[in-house]
Formats: sequence, structure tokens, C-alpha cells
Amino acid sequence: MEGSSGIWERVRQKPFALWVIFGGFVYLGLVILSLALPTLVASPASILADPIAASILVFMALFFVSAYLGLKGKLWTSVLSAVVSILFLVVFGSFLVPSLANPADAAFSLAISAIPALVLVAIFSILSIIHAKSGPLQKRYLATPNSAGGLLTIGIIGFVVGGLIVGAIGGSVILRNIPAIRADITIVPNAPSMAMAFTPQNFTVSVGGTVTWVDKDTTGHTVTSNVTGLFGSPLLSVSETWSHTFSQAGIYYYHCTPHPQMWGVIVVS
Ligand SMILES: [Cu+2]
Repeated sequence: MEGSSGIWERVRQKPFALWVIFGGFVYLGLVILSLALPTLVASPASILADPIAASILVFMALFFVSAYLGLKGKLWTSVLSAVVSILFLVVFGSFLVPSLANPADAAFSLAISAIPALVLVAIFSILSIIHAKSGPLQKRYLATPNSAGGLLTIGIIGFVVGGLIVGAIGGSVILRNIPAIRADITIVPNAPSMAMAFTPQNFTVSVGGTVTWVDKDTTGHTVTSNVTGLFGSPLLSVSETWSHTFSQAGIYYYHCTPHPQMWGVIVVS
């Protein structure tokens, strides 16, 4: 097979386990990127100020690095994959599990994907470490998808895809059944990062327009202008709304008094 330039041939030359680790990390890196991108574009500084958001981004980088290095199939790259996947589960597991209960939650897609995918990556990484001496190609379940390892992978992919579909349907049903409160900006529970709790974070209104916020979280929040005294709500309780009319063009940053990491911006034009 030397000299064969077929991509499929090159794929088959690497143990299947390495492609599972690669695929799992790249997929999760992209999920995090898609969740974080709006905030990254709007205000990178606010992510750095939020320790949870910042550490999720560090993990995103680690996922891409581990995916790339993992294809080398060395003992140390398997150790790296195992450490990164287990560390993420330990650090963020308790934070992601509650999101599984609510498909309307912004972090649901990450939770339903990250937990099974990282468990799979951890399993293959640990097995690769155990069999590093003989080489993963010597173990059928690491070498080829035509094995118990392949069945496990297909099972987990099926679970994640099924979970995302059920979550998308469930989320829309839940959102439709919430009593219709007219609001432009929702304070969502379990946002992927505290900084993103005002959804949408970036809202545009014409001069003289009124913006309404609703607190859909389980705790109290405020809408407070960064410029002191410009506008500010009382502490909003669950399902409470608050409105403000913007009579002058400008860019108005605001935050939540009890949670200064929570922020948003109103563009009045
Ligand atoms: Cu708050």
C-alpha cells in the first residue's frame, strides 16, 4: 500500500482509537467555540474577567491541541488526552449535569455532548496507555471500528445525536409553554458562562425604543447601567420584567449588581 495517496488509506493506517479521540476533541472544541463566539466577538475582555468562561476557553484550546497531538499516537499524547478529558469532567461535570434536566438551557448541547464524548475519549486514551507497549494496532478494539470499540463509539454517537434532537424538540416545547412574557432580553438560567446570562447580550433598538428584560433564572438579578445612575432596575425576582426607554442614541453597557460578571449592551441608533 506504499505510495497510495487515498485519504481513506491514510485514515486506516492510524488506529481507530486515535480517530475517536481526535473526533471527540475537535467536536467539543467546535461546540464550545460556537457557544463562546458571540461573546468573544462582542467583548473578549469580559470573558477574561469571568473565571469560568476563561477556563472553558482554555479547555477549548487544550481540546484542539490534544486532538492534533493525539494523532501522533505516542504514550505521552495518550496521557495528555486522558488528563484533559478527565480534568474537564471533574471540573465542569457538576456544572453541566443540571443543564441536562432542561433542554431549553443554553448549555444543554454542550452538556449532552461533552459528558458522553469525553467519557469515550477517556476510555480510549486509558486503553491506549495500557497497550502503549505492544502498540494500539495489536488490540482489535483499538485498531479498527469493526470491533467492540467501534460498537461503543457508534452507540455513544447515536446517544449524542439522539440527545441533541430530543433536546431541540423538548427545548422548543418548553419555550412555547412558558407563559408568553413579552421581553426583548431574557436572563437565562445556567448560561454557558455567567457573562452570557443576558440573552441576547447585544441588543439594538431605535431612539425612543423601549427594551424589556425578564428574569427567567431562579435567583434575583438587576439591570444596572455601567455609567452610574443612567438607568437601573430593582432586584428582579423570578419571571419579573423591567423596561427602560432609551431616548438618546448611544451604546449603553450594563451589568447585574449582585453578579458583576453578567453584562450586556444596548445599541440605540
Ligand atoms: Cu445577576
